[in-house]
Amino acid sequence: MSKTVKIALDEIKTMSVEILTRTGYGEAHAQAIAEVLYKCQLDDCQSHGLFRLLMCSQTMRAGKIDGHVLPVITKSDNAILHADARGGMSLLAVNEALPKLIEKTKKHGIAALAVNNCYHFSALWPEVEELSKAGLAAMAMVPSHSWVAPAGGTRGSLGTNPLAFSWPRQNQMPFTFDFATSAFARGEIELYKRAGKSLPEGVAIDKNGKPTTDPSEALQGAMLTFGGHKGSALSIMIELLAGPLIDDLTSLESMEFAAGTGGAPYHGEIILAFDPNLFSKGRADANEARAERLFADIIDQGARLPSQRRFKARALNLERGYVEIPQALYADLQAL
Ligand code: NDP
Ligand code: PYC
Repeated sequence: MSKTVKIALDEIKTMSVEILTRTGYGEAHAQAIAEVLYKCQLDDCQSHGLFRLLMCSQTMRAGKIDGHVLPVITKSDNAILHADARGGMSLLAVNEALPKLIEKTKKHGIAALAVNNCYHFSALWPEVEELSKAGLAAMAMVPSHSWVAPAGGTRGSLGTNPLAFSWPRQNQMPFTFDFATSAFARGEIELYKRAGKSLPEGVAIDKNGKPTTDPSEALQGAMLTFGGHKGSALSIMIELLAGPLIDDLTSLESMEFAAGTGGAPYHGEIILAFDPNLFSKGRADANEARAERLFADIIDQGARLPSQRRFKARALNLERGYVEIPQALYADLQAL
């Protein structure tokens, strides 16, 4: 980051809630969104922290989202929980449903939450990290808009489709990862554009299907998946599990629904949770030791675990009491 502005930690939420309520979100949605923006900014996740206030406000300006609607969680006796966001932002529905998902997972050993009819802009790690705090392993997936070409293709069919996973660890932070199945998240490309930087090779093609490192051309052309056909297949899996499986939209359909109005994609989300106690037939402690041996072997070689950067940033920012964001972003937020 070149020129930055320091934001006190308590200002992150106050500023977010103020911008969101001025923009048209009701208090409950504003609080739920601000909480996740705070968590991401605290961990220096720049593409899904305060920067996302721009997308939230653009979503409201596009005129379709309901900023006040309350989610409905449907009761069931089986292991599947449905949360209907009813055309609002996803986070309030997720907040209300997670305690019920934990309950179901501890009863059945495995349970799933299908969130339907939601606008979605956020990082997924806060949700799976929360489930690991309750002693569960968890995965979360969402489609987005069809910005990403399948391996061997020339135009966007797939979303940036993030996949998050978290594994609980005793007396320490969980093992958590969360990444787009596109080589770069779209938010990351937008940040490169704002910073006037070129992309690395292999991230995108222009609208004529030629490789490009220009972020503006990438945004107009198509993004590429990570790992060629492997990322492409994972991305398709996410389309299916978080789309047709849960009776909701694919990234192609989300893009059609937006009809060029901009803002956050509109679709569903799936969260799966697993109880290590029930899966391991009461041998969770022995198996926890196996997982720890694996983590130790990774760290021992000088490699790092996913989320270690985030946890370090969290500790530093909590200690100093502020985060830093680019001056240009601060100016845009002030304008909102
Ligand atoms: P990154 O490439 O920044 O990071 C991906 C993950 O890999 C993180 O868990 C990160 O941990 C870990 N990691 C990075 N480098 C290493 C390393 N050298 N060794 C081990 N682990 C490493 O993620 P993306 O840019 O792809 O995604 C960023 C965010 O965007 C995600 O939170 C995702 O949910 C969100 N997103 C949301 C979308 C939506 O539709 N809602 C769509 C696409 C993305 P660490 O954080 O500690 O570096
Ligand atoms: O960064 O790809 C992205 C993204 C899409 C929706 C929210 N974030």
